[in-house]
Amino acid sequence: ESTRTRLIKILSAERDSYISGQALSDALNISRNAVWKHMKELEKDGYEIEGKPRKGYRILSFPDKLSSNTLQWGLHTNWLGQHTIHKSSTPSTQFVAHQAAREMAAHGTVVIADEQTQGRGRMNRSWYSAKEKGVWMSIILRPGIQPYLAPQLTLMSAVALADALRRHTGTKPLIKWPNDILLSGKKTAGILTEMQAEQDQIQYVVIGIGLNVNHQETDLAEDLQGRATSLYLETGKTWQIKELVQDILQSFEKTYEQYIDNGFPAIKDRWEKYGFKIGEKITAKTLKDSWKAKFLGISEDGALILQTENGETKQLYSAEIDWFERNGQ
Ligand code: BTX
Repeated sequence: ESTRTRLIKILSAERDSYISGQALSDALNISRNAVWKHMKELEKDGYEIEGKPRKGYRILSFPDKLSSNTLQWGLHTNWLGQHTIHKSSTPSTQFVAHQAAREMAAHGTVVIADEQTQGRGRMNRSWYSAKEKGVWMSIILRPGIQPYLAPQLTLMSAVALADALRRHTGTKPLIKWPNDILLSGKKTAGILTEMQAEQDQIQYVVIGIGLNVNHQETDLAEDLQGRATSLYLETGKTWQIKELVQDILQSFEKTYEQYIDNGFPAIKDRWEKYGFKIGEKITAKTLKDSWKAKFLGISEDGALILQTENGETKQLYSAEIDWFERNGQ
């Protein structure tokens, strides 16, 4: 750890009291003059620091900018995000996370970037990740569940994200099966779950979350305009990325623990409360087939339950759904 990181940690641990220059100089094993120079550097980076003669130093506020340090300040989790990897620009946080996971990164490690140049969606689609406009992050998990249950983690993540958005922004998110978050019927966030597993054991899972936050209409790629939205476009407010990330991580940790402790049923009920088009007619497409059907809900293990036009019930584990107005039918 760098001296600077240690300095920020010490100051963050004592937010309400002052720490003397001498105490810092002892703890960090540097001169008092070097302590003072570090404080000036922190101020340049947007930290607000109060220095009082005879009392010492105290952090008043952290910069808005994302960094491993600023993310820790005010993060109330036990394990999720306690270790973070921050990149200002990267092709995809998924790549970085896979690599870190192969190198044994801990359960709960979070990779986050200000910008992705090759952000990925499902099935090789791309995910636009404009600089400093949204949350682009990947969470490394090492769950002790069977690999075939991994799709439930996607549904669980969508519930955790929807909960965090509802509470943090007062918006009314809906989840389009399995995991798109919609506001006013437009895509605001997507989730991508990737897994490394053997027959009966998961080595690790990487859950990618992309959330459009402060995009104005012109910040959205042209082919997305009208189909996608951002928190700013929905609420007319700009949101602090760091605070959103912290709330999402807190919500995620809680929901994940509930899932691991109690299984999928509790998640299923919460998912259905957010479920988009439940009780309505949709089209569901798989690689081979396409059905027009009524969307009844999801099953105890996370499958899509449909009632086809001849009254039959059908369960699908992977499909794309669409709805009629959008198809122009
Ligand atoms: P998806 O396959 O459901 O969605 C991808 C589709 O969504 C694209 O084909 C496009 O039509 C549309 N789209 C692309 N970018 C956006 C956007 N910014 N807002 C709304 N719609 C968009 C969803 O895949 C999963 C996305 C996960 C993204 C995260 S970001 C952090 C992590 N790193 C990474 O490369 N991917 C994940």
